[in-house]
Amino acid sequence: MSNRRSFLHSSLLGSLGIFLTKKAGAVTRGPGDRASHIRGIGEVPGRVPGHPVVISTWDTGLAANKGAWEVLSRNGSALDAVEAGVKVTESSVNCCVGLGANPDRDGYVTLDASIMDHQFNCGSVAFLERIKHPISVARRVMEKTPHVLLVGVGAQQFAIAEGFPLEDGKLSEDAKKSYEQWLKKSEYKPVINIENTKSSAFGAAPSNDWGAAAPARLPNGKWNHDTIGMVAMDASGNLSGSVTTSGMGFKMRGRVGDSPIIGAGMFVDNEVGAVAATGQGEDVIRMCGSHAVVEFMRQGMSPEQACKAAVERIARIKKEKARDIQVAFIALNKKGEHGAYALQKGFSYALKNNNEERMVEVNSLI
Ligand code: SD4
Repeated sequence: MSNRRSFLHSSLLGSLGIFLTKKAGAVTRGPGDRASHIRGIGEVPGRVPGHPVVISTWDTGLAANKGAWEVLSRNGSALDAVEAGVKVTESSVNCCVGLGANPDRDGYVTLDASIMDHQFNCGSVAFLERIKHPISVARRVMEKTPHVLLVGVGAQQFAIAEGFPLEDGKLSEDAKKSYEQWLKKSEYKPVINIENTKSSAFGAAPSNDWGAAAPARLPNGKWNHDTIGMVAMDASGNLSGSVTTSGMGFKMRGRVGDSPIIGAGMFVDNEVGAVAATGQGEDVIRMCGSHAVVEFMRQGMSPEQACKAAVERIARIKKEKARDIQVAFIALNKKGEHGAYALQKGFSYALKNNNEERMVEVNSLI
């Protein structure tokens, strides 16, 4: 009995030890290691280190991928890459993702972001104001707190305590103009930014499902996007994902979209793949979109098939209202295969690997 008890005790401690030291990143196991047959979460048996690859939503992703590639090409981790990549977009004066974006209906810019690594570590911030790099705050939440998601004033306090500067909170000139314009009618009617690689980055007329113009580039040359989602695989074959957004312009104060909700706006399972979403966040949250795409890939679907299955599910849920929204997913599997699918036409994603740097046009349901 006491033998059995001490056996149970030592095997429990033994397996706990494996997980605890793993989390601290201290264990490397070789074939001769007695523990090598015990897999930790996120480890993949017989994993062959792959070629790095990064994909991200919309054509703002081209610049973001370059930022990620600086990390990946130096054998950096996918986690560092997806943070560095979307920070490019958060910093860009020509993009509407960060503090320069459209405000909520009370006139405040509020930001959401999330990040996830290959071991189910994840962190998010939501309803965060006056901080330039929400993605880095999300990473600090992941690495420095016992929590996954911090919101609002608490998230801002945490960011300041971590040394992030508090910005002035003034609207950008463009956001001010669009807000003043919006106030004339004060209607909450999300504009679904549909773009076509041929027609936006390269010049022709785009449209959206509201029938109004929603150019990928605004007349002043800025990008008409409020979100970037990115997933990457590093040279060791590990996956990570990130999303950062100002959310829907002129949303209700306090509204939070899918981007900071792990499993909705983004999800990574290192045994299967990594996924990010863009579009109408409420509809992605409803069916845990990115998690669903990962599960479809686990069942054997290709990245594009898996994204399509999730989009079809949203269309079934929305019925005739599916025409009123845009939703799209991008996905990367463990083999480094990538794909995407959108509800409405015009969505594209940016790809970068050792051989290619380009936009990929995406099939759609409607
Ligand atoms: C949200 N999913 O807040 C984001 C918006 C988005 O392109 O992706 N726009 O609902």
